[in-house]
This record gives sequence, C-alpha cells and structure tokens, in this order.
Amino acid sequence: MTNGIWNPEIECMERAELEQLQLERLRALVDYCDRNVEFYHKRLQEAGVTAEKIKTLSDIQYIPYTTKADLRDTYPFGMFSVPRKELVRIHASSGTTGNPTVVGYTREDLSNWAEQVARLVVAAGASDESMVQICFGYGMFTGALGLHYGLEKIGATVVPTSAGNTEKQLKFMRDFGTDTIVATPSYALYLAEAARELEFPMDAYSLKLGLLGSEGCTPEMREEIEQRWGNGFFATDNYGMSELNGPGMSGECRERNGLHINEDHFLCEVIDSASGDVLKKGATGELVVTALTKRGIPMLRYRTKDITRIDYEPCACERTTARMHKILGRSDDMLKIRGVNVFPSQVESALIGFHEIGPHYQLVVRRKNFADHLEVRVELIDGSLLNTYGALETLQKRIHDRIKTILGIEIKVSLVEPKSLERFTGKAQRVVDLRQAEE
Ligand code: DLL
Repeated sequence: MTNGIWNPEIECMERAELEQLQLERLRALVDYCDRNVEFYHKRLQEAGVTAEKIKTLSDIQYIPYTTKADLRDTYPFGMFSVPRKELVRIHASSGTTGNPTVVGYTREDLSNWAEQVARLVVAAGASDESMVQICFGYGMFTGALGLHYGLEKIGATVVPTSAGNTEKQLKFMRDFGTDTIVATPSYALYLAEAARELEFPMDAYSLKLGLLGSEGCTPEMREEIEQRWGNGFFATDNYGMSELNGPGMSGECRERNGLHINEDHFLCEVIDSASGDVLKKGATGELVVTALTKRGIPMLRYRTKDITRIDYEPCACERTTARMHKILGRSDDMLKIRGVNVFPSQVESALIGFHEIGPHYQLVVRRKNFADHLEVRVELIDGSLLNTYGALETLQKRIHDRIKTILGIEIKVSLVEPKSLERFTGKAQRVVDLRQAEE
C-alpha cells in the first residue's frame, strides 16, 4: 500500500492498459459462460455471440442483458457454473416478492471480493490501525461478511457486532475505542441519536470514519449524520449488490467526488431503462454491470435497476478508475405520482435543513378518486409544537413549499410526534405505497 492506495498498480493504471485488461477478461468470461452455464449458452447462441466475436469493449452490446427475473426463474442454483464441491459460500438477498436471489462463491471469488473491499476501505481512510465495528446483519446478507473479510485483509481489527442491540453497540464503541463503523446510513443516524440519549457525552466515542452503504444517502443526510456524531466523523458511500459479490463494487475515496469502481473486476455501462439502449459516456441512466472475474455465478450485463452516471476523468486522489455518481434511486423505487417521476432521495434532500424537524421521514402514496396523492410524514423535534396551531401551520407550509418546488407536484405534509416513525437497523423502508391495496 502506498499513499493510502491499497493496490496502486491497478487503481492507478493507465486507462488504455485497463481497457485492454477488461477486454481480455471479457472474452475469457464469455467463453467461460458459454461452456459452463446452460442458461448463458442458449442466450449467447441465440444472439450469435462467441468470445472470438468480441473484438473491442463496445462489442459487449451484442451480449443480451441478464435480469433479476433470470435469477429467480433459475432459483436456486440454475445459473451456477461450478459443481457444488467448488462452492465455498452461498448468500441470498431477501427481495420482497418471489424467490430470493441466491449467489454462490468459489474460493477465488472470495479472494477477489476481499481484494475489492480492501481497496475501497483503504480509499475511505481505514488502515491496519482501525478498530472497526460491523453493524450490518451477519447472515445471508452480503454486507457484513463482505466488509469483514476485506477489513481483515488490510489488517484492521474487526468487531463483528452485527445489526441491532443498539445499547450494546454503543457500549462496545465507548469501551473498545471503536474508530470506524460499518452500517447503513439510517442505522448510523439512529446510533448517533441513541448515543445522545445516554448519559455519556459524545466525546466518550472515538468514531472517526463511517463506511456507509447498502442504501442511498443524499449529501444532505450525510452531513446530518456527520454533525450528529461530531468530532470530525467522516462518512463514505459504498455500493454493491449480492449479484455482484456484495459490497466492493464501488466506494468513495477521501475526495468524495463519486464512487471509484473496481473496473478490473466490473465493466459498467449506462443504459436507457425503457428502451434498453446504451447511453453515451457521462449520461444518466440504469447501471448495467458485467462481473469480469466472478465465476461461481457469472454475471453478463446485469441490469442493476440503479440510476447513476459515470465520470471517467481521473480523480484528485490519483486513482484512474472511473467514478459513479451516488445512486439517484432505483428505477423500480421511482414513484410515478400523477405522471411525475419522484425519487425518495429528492424528498430527503428537501427535508434536511429545517431545524424544527428530525431527519426521519416516510412517504405514503395513496390513490383517491383515480388520482395519486403523496403524503410526506416528518417528525417534529419538539412535540409541544403540535399544540401551537399557528406555528405548526407555518412550518408545514414552509416544508410543503420546498418539496413542491423540487418535485413539481402537490403533496401533503404531516408533522408527527417525535420518535413516532419506525427506526431501522438495516436498510430503511421509506416508501409505503398503498395504491394497489386501496384500489
Ligand atoms: O446492499 C450490498 C452492500 C452491502 C453494498 C453493504 C454496500 C454495503 P443487496 O442487499 O443485494 O446488496 O442490495 C443491493 O441495494 O441494487 C441498490 O439499490 C442498493 N444499494 C446498495 N448500496 C447502495 C448505495 C447490498 N451505496 C441494492 N447507495 C442495490 C444506494 C445502494 N443504494
């Protein structure tokens, strides 16, 4: 490691050299999929694609997309490429409907995964001096074990507290001198809130770094989390998904100017979600990822449904890898309210900055008289405001006007009692869509 860069040879590689490496790996992957996974063999044959036909990186466009539905249809092991004996781990993502998505790892996959995570946590500022508490749930979710092995690889001291049990988490943090936490942004926020309520002052904690991820976090929310922890707490955004190993696909460095992609392992494209057309470099659209080195369950042009854009300019940190913008939302999280596209992240940005309300919120969508209605519920910090009608109405109007200007649609704002909205130890569920239920 030099200058806070775990693998400078790869992370600072000339782009031409990197693209050559990607091309070689892509060809090898197509050949591998063709020979080892019946599902891909059929798809590639129908599209007339063979490894020899991939002459440049843009030839990837001839390979058909893979979707979550493909994984569900082949549940549990239909897209695996190796005999059971060669698999050393299985994970699954819960999903809300249908079969979970099951993924398997060979020993080499686990080693690549740890390397990917190692690079990102070092870029964020972790080192062999760090004492890291992992507050993601250990189990079928990839977040905890993914970060765990990457952090052990760099020599950090890992404290695998897992999710929940907030008071115990805070006790370990104080007693061990934990300086780094791994959590969802919503749990990092909740932990700070819970810490303030205990009899210990905030300087009983030595937290300096938050490796946050697994759900979106607007810059406004990040600032809120950092302020609540205080003492120079610095948080980075980390992205990934089970289908692409888990965490480790991309993450922010100290510049926080986009999430560096581990491009020698992940070849990214951005497409128009509706038409499936590949967009030109720099455009915003759905991220599609080919996992160049993954073998247990190989992924060719996987449609992530996450909306972002990619910047290929070198970063001030000296890494040459492309950076993806923070996820704007998921194409399937996007709410269509009376024909207007609404991402929960837009509401989150609008809400932060009102000192009378806390950062917890919920969006409730209903259908009344054939029209959609969006209610934004936010928590008051001082519940007694609920008794002063004038002040309450003024605040409601200010919040309403700000959100309406951003979204461009009429909404209802409800101010609710402090602590009345649900807190999350894992991924937050901000949207309650009752449209189907009430139809
Ligand atoms: O959430 C993997 C992960 C764990 C990433 C820990 C980072 C840290 P899944 O449970 O399969 O995997 O969920 C993947 O979560 O498609 C995104 O919609 C969302 N997501 C993950 N990271 C971010 C992020 C893990 N940093 C799905 N910002 C993805 C916004 C994120 N959304």
